Amino acid sequence: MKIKNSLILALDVMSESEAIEICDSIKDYIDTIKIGYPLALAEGLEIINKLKDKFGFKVICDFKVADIDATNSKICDETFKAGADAIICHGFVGSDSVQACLDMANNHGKEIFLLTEMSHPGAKMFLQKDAEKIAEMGVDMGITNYVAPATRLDRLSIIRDIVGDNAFIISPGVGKQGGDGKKTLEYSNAIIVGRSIYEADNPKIACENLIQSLK
Ligand code: OMP
Repeated sequence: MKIKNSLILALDVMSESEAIEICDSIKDYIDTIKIGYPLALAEGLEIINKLKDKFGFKVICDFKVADIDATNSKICDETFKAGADAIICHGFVGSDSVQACLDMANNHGKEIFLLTEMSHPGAKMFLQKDAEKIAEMGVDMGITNYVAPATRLDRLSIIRDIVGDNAFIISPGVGKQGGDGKKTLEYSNAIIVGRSIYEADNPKIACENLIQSLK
């Protein structure tokens, strides 16, 4: 996945009007947005194509898919039918569940991102101890896109070593969660940023400043 400015906007706002306002102000700097449960539950899956049609963005749907294989297939099918270019799937559920997501992505000619370790403090409780095995599973399955944390660069670096230089890693946790964008990009292909942009008084300037700080 090719991404302008190595920056993906996490558009976790709660209404279409807010989403459009933010997108309008940052559209010159960003070409890929991430839509998760907050906006999709508030406005329905139609929001995906509305924003794609209006702004020409690529959309990654962050539904952290984590169910049995049959259910994962249905979730991915609906998400791709609604226009998503990629979907984020959890790895801890195991290879059968992840394979179902991968198969559905391939059916639609779309992509999945495998979530290895999460960025928040609670990830240390359970997920962290298996994150390397999740990344190894992804490599064995031929997965090339990963999500790994900007908040723990030592962990991000380990995950990069496992998935290899040709894999595409996107990293949340820059800004509000404490991660540093420039340092993160030593290991990641792109950062995911939400609140530091959409909660800013001027999202356009926040976006410009952020991009400047990555250089
Ligand atoms: P901000 O913390 O507001 O910049 O947003 C981060 C975005 O990344 C949110 O949409 C989170 O749901 C998402 N995210 C994480 O923060 N941590 C993770 O480990 C994984 C994700 C994600 O899958 O995108």
